[in-house]
Amino acid sequence: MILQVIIQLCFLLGFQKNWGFSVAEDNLSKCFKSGKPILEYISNLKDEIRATKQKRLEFEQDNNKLRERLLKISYLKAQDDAKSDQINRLRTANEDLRTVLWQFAEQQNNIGRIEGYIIDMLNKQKNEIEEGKHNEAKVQEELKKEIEELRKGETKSKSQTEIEMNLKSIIESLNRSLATEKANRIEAFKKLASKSKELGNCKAKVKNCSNEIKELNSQVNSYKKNITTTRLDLCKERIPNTGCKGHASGIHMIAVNKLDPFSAFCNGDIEGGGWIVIQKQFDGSVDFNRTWTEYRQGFGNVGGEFFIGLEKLHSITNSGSSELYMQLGFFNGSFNFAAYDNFSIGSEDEKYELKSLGRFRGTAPNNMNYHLNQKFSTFDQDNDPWVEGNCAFAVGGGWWYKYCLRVHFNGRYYKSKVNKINSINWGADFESLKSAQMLIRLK
Ligand SMILES: [Ca+2]
Repeated sequence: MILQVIIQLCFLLGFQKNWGFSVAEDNLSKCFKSGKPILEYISNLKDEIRATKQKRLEFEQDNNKLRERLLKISYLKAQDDAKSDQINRLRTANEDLRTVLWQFAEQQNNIGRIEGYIIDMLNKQKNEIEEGKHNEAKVQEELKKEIEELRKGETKSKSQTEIEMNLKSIIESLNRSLATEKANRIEAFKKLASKSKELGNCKAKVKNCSNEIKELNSQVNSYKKNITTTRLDLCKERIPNTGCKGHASGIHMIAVNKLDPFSAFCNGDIEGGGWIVIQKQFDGSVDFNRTWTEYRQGFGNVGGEFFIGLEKLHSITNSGSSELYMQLGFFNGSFNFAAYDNFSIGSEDEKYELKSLGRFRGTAPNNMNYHLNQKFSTFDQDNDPWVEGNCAFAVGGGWWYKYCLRVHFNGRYYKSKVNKINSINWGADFESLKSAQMLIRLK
């Protein structure tokens, strides 16, 4: 192959030199001569390549051997790991075995102790049995002795008969005592039954007595009522139906219209007297924030602070024409008044409406007129026109509230001057009054 390449090269060189296809023999000889070192070089190169190939082959063989060794080492290592793992497992198993052996030894120890205990117990029982046998023998011995003695005693049957006779006599005596006791008890029981009957009779009598007493009490109450009525009738006859007319200032028994005579505070000093005081506040001793029922019945003390009661007020003002006098006492010691000549209050069905005031006169402004035609309200009964609320609940104290007030004689008593809507006031800046009283006079 290489030789062919050289020949071709020589032909090419000859062609180039002569510009034709004919090649001279000397030129070819020269060409071979000059190509000889190249051929040698190439031959050497070829040898080297062969040697290199051989080396490469050897290297690959070595490499394969090394790989095999590596595989072997890996296999050995894996085997080694497996063995190591097995050793560990064996160690653990060994530990477990030790624990089991230790527990076994412990149990063996316990068993030994239990065995010892059982042996002790057995020995004890054995001793007890032996002792029992000994005792049994002793008892048997004693029994034998007793039997012998009994046998001997049979000869003493005579004295035994005597004893039996005595016992029989005692039993007979006891039976007799028992019979006597029984008879006594029967007698006592009969007496008890008789007493029980007597007791029953007594109870019935007591019951009758109790009923009689009840009846008598009822009669007494009836008499009392009659006496009270009679006294009231007598009072009515004696007390003129003219209220406080002719009375000096103070508490008096008065009669008005069809009302039973009652104790009232009369005022004989203001404008010729004859006034019945229907409301009074001057020291704060009585709470005026009361229920509807209390305002209906009246509350407080006639001699001190009080409200006469709406029911009575309705009856009085409906008996005929009445004047109203409202007195305002200020903290500076001065007084004002507001008077109306035709004061009347409606019935409870009408919620004690302020039905009439009449003509006004006075030193105070005509503020009471604001409350005309308003129903009475208390914190537990809202009769005011304020839709959203209850003035009596908001302010305190019963009154003929509207939206809510320009006069409030049933307000809270303050011991010094304040400007509060819940005070006793006559509207203007809600200045609290030192005293307030309402009086009525029959015309
Ligand atoms: Ca209301």
